[in-house]
Amino acid sequence: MSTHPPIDLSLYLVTDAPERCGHGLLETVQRAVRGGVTVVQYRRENAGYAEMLQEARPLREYLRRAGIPFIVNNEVELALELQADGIHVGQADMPVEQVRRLVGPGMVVGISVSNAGEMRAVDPAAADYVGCGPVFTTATKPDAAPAIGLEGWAELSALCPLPLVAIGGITAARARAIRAAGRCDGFAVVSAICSAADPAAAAAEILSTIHQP
Ligand code: TZP
Repeated sequence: MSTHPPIDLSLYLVTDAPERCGHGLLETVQRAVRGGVTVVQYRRENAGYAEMLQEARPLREYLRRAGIPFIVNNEVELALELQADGIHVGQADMPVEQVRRLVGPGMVVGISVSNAGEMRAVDPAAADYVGCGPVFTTATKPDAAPAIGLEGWAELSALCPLPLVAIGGITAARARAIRAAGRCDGFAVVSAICSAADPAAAAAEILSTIHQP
């Protein structure tokens, strides 16, 4: 468990590759923040360290000024160099216990889960939150596990010992359905915000769903 102040996971933007961000990476993030995202994860595949550093540093600087927590996907060294608020790892990445030892108590650590066995194995002493999915089929992560659907969400959310974020094919309408199916502390979104013509409006629409009673 981290000593970092709790992060508001309500609307969790996960960045897509720059070429899939209609307004470019930094501007897409800035627009999304204006629309109300509460936390941003830099996620990048198929790029070297220097390229990631060059892309992520301006995001980190902007998000620090904006007061929005900045999380790095998978790259512990990058997270440390940029003094990120958090690091997120998948099941095939470095084990969370090892990540925790490397980053220390000050960084939030998130773990991805896509089935009941993985959820039962979550160690609340090492991780701070769980990202669970894909809830719906997604084109953004071609190697993602099969979608768990709303029934899967009901089952897995009941097993989760930590704050819980839904990921995979999230839209405003689906966010409402997930919340109706089980416990959910936030929604992690890639394409519905990054590919939107108006990322601020897309973020605000999902957020309004979340805040509906
Ligand atoms: N992990 C599980 S699904 C996913 C990740 C990173 C991608 C979700 O992207 P989208 O575009 O919001 O469906």
